[in-house]
Amino acid sequence: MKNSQDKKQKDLSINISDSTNKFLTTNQGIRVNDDNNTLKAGERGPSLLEDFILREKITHFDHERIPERVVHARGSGAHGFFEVTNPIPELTKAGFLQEVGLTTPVFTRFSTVAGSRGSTDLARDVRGFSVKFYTQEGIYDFVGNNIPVFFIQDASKFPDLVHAVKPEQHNEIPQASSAHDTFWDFISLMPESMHMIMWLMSDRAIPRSYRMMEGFGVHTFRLINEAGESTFVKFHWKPKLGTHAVAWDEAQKISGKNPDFHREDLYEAIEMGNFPEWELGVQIIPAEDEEKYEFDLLDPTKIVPEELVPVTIVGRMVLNKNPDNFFSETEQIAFHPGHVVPGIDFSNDPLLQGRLFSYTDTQLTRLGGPNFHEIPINRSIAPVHNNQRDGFMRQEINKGRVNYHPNSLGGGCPYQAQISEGGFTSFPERIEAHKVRERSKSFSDHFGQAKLFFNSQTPEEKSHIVKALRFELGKVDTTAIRLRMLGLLAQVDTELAQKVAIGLGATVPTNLEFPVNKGVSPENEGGDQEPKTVEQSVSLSEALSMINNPTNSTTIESRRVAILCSDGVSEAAVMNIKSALKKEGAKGFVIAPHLGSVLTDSNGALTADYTFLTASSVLFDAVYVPHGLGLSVLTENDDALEYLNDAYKHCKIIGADGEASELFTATTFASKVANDDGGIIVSNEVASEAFAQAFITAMTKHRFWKREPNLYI
Ligand code: HDE
Repeated sequence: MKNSQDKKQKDLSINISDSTNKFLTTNQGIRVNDDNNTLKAGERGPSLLEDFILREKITHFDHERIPERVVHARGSGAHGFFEVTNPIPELTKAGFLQEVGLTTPVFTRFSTVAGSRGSTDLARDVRGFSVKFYTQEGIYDFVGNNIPVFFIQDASKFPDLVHAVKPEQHNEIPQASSAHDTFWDFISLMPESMHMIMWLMSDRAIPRSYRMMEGFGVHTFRLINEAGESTFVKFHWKPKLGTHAVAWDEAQKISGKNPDFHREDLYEAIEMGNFPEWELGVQIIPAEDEEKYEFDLLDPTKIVPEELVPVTIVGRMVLNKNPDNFFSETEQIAFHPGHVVPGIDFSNDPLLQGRLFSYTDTQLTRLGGPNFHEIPINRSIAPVHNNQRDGFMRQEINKGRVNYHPNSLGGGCPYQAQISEGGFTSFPERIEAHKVRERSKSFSDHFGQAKLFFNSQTPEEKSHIVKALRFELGKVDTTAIRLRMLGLLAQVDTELAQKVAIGLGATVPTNLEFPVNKGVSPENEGGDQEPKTVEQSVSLSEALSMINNPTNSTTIESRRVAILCSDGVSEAAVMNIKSALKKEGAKGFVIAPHLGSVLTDSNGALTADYTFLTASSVLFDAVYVPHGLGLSVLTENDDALEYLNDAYKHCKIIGADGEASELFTATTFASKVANDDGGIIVSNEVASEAFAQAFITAMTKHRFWKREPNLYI
């Protein structure tokens, strides 16, 4: 098979419009002579209905908006390619996974779930991670999340979950936040959500960047090989830049300072040539192992621990081109977990099965009809021929008389493909069962893996979970909901529940009931479907911790450093750190009291990238105070001082050289500098190479969380 990396760009190019050196026209191609004035009866008279130029322009404007996605409304995307590094033909016949070096064009969209299109990127939320593969056998959509499990086990609960988490119906408050009564009311009645809640309250829900998140297919899927044999598979994306988060206080401040933080980060990284990259990994579970584990492979609230089944890397994805037009591409792209190619198939996971219905259905409303596959960004690069016809906005002009199958008038065309010709066939799984509305008993362990996740976290990460729960439940007004949640948390870990309870001024209740499970299966009331905790064969998984994760990267590529400057600053010091950062692929930004030039100690000039007012410490990974920054700048300018105070609070790297470290006397952390565990780098020497190196080494650690008061030591 040939590489098709450029094929999608060529396909899109026929729709790209460039107005450079072109006349302004109406949609009918009529050149417009005056785009500033309506046609009127006299220069001070009423407008004329005849003005087709005005009517067309206003009518089009009136209809510019389409419904936003019912979930995952806020997102950002980019083009790129997928390349096979380790083919798996013995497991799947999917063409795009067959040969080393084979490339396939992709478009990837990241998103938050709960917020509206205009909401902040930094909400505490799950992130969507969707990849459209334009394969030579048709479209394959990977529609996953940055968290490997989900809140619920059955699709029928999805509308309830989403209603509960979205702004409350009576007052449309709060936007892009789960910290409110209806969400926790629902969760407190859904013990199956506890594993997901552990992830959502962890730092996974506040990523530093879309480029620093893992991606997961969540459900178990099937791979099918040429011989028709099936294996179960879990998909993983592992980011080259490592998996990193911001602090919760920082996330909230970023939401005010720059709600487009993740969108801008992705866009700028690609514009600057720092192409984000992920490895695609698979966990392969042989068909005969389907019932081998203490959890059910079909239960989407469970992971397969990497200690039980390792992740094998099969390829890599690189995002290397921003969309030309956000609406046409990122907004109109339509993903569907049911878009699969021969070699990939579904499992019976009841959540996945429901999704297979939902995604086309939602596009009918969102994109306005059944021809959304013809929108350029959704168009397959594999030829499309069938007997589907008409509908709103049909683009294709189907030739001939025949639009049915079988036919003789069209020579039987388009004809069905044999399996050997790439025809898709579903895996012929044998099913013998009663038609029932029931939850499998093998889905009843709601706490075993929640415990596994919690126990796998470092003390700092556990502490963050407690604080997140204190924040979220602290925003819940109804006492009974808070208490129910404490009861559920106690099933995961008693100490966790107690520590959260302290923040709520409450005591952990002991008499917990699970009303919803009784509702779901009346015949099982009090029986073997009661939520339970099953002993896990793996008691600790480092892969679940972001800090202990064995595959985590220490690169500082594309990280941002704020360099605080004022007139008289040491030019040598600024240039020293800037060039050291550049060598590592990171970037130093000059932050000054005003835009324009900052005069240096050697009568040179530095150009300010931002002022103390237009940027903020929360938008950078580290803060550097070069020799020559005047103390008065910090003492007289709260915005400047906040750079240091916030950087310390958010456990970031702070560096100072020469006299500059004296400036710390003005900060809130002056008394703690001597005891810091490596995140504060000071040097008496100005512009020394050793200092720059130490600063960079500290940055590879990402954050010095030990600085915070820790609830778990
Ligand atoms: Fe989705 N989901 N979902 N979802 N989902 C949508 O489809 C739905 C679920 C995910 O960037 C919608 O085109 C149901 C799990 C992503 O465009 C909708 C259920 C996972 C995106 C829909 C789930 C996801 C969506 C809204 C439970 C992780 C954004 C707009 C049965 C594996 C895709 C749209 C993009 C979007 C339905 C659960 C991931 C309504 C019914 C689990 C990343 O069809």
